[in-house]
Amino acid sequence: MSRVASIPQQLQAARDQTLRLCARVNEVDFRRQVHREFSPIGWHLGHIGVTEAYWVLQQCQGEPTLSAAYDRLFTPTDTPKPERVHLPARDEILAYLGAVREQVLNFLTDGGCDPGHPLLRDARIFNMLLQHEEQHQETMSLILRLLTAERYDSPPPAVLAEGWSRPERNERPPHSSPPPRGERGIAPPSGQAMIAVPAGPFVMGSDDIAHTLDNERPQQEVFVPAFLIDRHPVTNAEFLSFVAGGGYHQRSCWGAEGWRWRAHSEVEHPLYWRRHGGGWVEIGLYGSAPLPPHHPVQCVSWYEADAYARWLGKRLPSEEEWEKAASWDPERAEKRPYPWGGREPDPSTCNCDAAGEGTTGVGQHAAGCSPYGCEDMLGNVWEWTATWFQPYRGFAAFPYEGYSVPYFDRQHRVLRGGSWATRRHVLRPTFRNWYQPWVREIFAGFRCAKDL
Ligand code: AVJ
Ligand code: FE
Repeated sequence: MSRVASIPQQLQAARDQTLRLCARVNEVDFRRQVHREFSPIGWHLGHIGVTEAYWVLQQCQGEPTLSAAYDRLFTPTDTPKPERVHLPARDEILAYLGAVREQVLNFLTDGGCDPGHPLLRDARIFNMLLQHEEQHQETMSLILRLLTAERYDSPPPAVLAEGWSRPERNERPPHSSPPPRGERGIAPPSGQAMIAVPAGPFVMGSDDIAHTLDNERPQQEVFVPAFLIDRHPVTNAEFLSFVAGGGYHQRSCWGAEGWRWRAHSEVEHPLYWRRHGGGWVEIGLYGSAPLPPHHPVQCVSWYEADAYARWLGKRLPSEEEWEKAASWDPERAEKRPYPWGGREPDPSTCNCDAAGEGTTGVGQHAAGCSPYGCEDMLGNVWEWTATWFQPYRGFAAFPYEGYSVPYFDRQHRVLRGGSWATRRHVLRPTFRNWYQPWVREIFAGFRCAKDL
C-alpha cells in the first residue's frame, strides 16, 4: 500500500487482510492456544479492535469505551495468556471490530478530528495502528503455520471436527513455488561469498515520527568498523550441511546458554523440517513439500543461527552492521528509504506482503539489492542479529511506555528486515523487531558476518 493512499483506504486494506487470515480457521482453532507463547487467532482479532478503539475513540475523540469487558479481555496486561481462550463468538468479535471502525471513520471524515492533537499530527496514530494491525497479522500467519504442522504431525482423529480436512502428507502443495533454477549443490563448509563493507560512519535510525515506532528513534550517526556480510540469507542447503555435519551435537558451535537450550529442547533441525524418505521436507501452509534448497532457512532460534555462524568461524551481524549494509549509500553518503532506493516494494525487489505465502529462492531479488550488493535485506525472512534489544541514546517512549520499554530487558535479540509475511507499513531498514533467543515459530532466518 502506497503512502499516498488515504488513511481510510489503508485502514480498509489492512482490515481486509486481517479478515482473510481469520477466515482460514474454523471455530475451534479460532479460540485455541496452539502454542504457549502465542494467543489464539481470535484473541489477536479482538486485540486489534480494542487497540484501535483505545487510541482513536478514547484518547483522541474522548469517547467512553464501547465495552469494558472487551478492554479487559483483549489488553495483554489485564488477561494472562492461558485465559485468552475464553473468547466471545467470532461473529460477535467481528461485529465489535466493525462498530469500532465505523466510529473511527466517522471521526476522520466528520471533521471532529483535530489535526493539531499530538497523536493526530501527520496521522501518526493511524500509522502506528496500521503497523500494529499488520504485526498482529504476521503473528496470525505464524499461528496458521503451527496449526498446519500440528495436523501434519498428529494422526488425524477418528471423527474429524467440522472444518477439518485430513492433511495430504508429503504431497506437493497446490501453491508451492517452482523448483529453483540453477542448482548450486550443497554449500562448501566456508559458506557463501561475502561482501566487504569498509569502516566508516553511517546514519542509523529515523526521525520520521509519523511513520516509525519509538525504538527506531532518534536518528544518529554511528561509526562501524570494517566487516564482511553474506550477500543473501543462509539457505536451506547451507544450513543442511550444518545439520548433516553434526552441528547440533558439536559443543564448540554453541554458546553456554544455547547449548543448554539445545540439550533441553532436543532440537535437531529447523522447526518445520521433517525427515522423509532419506531426505527432508518442509511443512508449509498447505502441507509438506521437498525442502527448497535455495530458499532462506526459516524458523530457527537465535541459538541455532549463532551456532551455524560459529560453525563457519563467523558470527551474526550487529544491528548497526545490518542496517548499514541494508541502507547506506557510500557514494552519496546518504541513507536510502529502502535498500534499492525510494520505490515502494514490489515483487522484483523483495518478497513481502505474504504474496506467495512462503519464502522465495535467494538471487530472485537482485533488483532489490542494497548499494553494497546485499540481497533480500527486506522481506523473505526476518534476520537475527547479535544485538540485544536496547534503546538508542535519546530514546523517548511513544505513544506509551508499554510498546518497547518492557522489552529492553536483555532477554530479547533484535531481528531486522521483515519476512514474506510482513506487510508494507512494517517493512523498512530501520524497523526493529525483537524476540527471546529461543523463539523459532517466527519467520526468522539470518545471514552471517565476520570481522575484516
Ligand atoms: C514487535 C512483534 C514483538 O507482536 O509482540 C504488537 C509487536 N506490540 N502489539 C509483538 C506488538 C504490541 C510485538 N513484536
Ligand atoms: Fe498488540
